[in-house]
Amino acid sequence: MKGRFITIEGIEGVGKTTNLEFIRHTLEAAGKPVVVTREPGGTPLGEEIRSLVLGHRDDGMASDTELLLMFAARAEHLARVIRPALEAGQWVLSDRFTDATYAYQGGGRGIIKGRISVLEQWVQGDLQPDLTLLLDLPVTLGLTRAGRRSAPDRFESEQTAFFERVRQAYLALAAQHPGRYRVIDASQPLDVVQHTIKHALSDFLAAS
Ligand code: Z5A
Repeated sequence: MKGRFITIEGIEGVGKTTNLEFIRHTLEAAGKPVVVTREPGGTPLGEEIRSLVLGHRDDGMASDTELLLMFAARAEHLARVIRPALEAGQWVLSDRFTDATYAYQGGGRGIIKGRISVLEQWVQGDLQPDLTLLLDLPVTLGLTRAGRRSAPDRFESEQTAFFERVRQAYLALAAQHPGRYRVIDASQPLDVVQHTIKHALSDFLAAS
């Protein structure tokens, strides 16, 4: 594949959405054609699945159902957006990908890693992001920032302990994949965060 695949990850309220346009702009300024997308979602069917998994339900949702829906949306995303774009030489920038499944369904819900990795192999084979930017901050700060916005969805309604497990799962993934991950201290003021992101992107661009 000729393009590059960059993902941005982190718990609730770390600033992924805020920084996506900055990352796009930085890559485009370096002459790279960028496709910005997100998970769950990124395709018409994927966005319908997103509504299903984020929406509140009186009858709840089994953890395995949630896991399978994430991978169903991802299969569609890979087939219709990610793989075609990479094959066309574009740079794909995704707001979340499979690391979010390890963090939320694995760390948060407690699904064992082996069950997730079976689905990962099935749906994406050997395809992995080339670079993952993990925006990291204390859970209480993330929840405070996120709390300034609209009504919480099904995930945003979880307790602090859930997000603490998610954060620790992300940090464990970063330690496990040091070549692919860059951990950014997202508790800093936005200009400092963006300076750090720009530095990480410069290194990546120089090596690409
Ligand atoms: N999910 C899953 O469980 N399994 C999976 O496999 C996948 C996803 C793919 C939807 O994700 C949910 O799906 C997600 C996990 C689950 N649920 N949660 N939680 P999402 O990415 O769409 O939703 P989100 O995590 O809630 O992201 P968000 O709402 O887009 O938040 P954010 O992008 O990280 O934050 P933000 O909106 O850019 O910033 C929050 C506020 O902080 C905002 O007012 C900013 O102006 C402010 N901000 C940002 N940066 C700063 C700095 N540096 N200083 C001060 N203030 C700042």
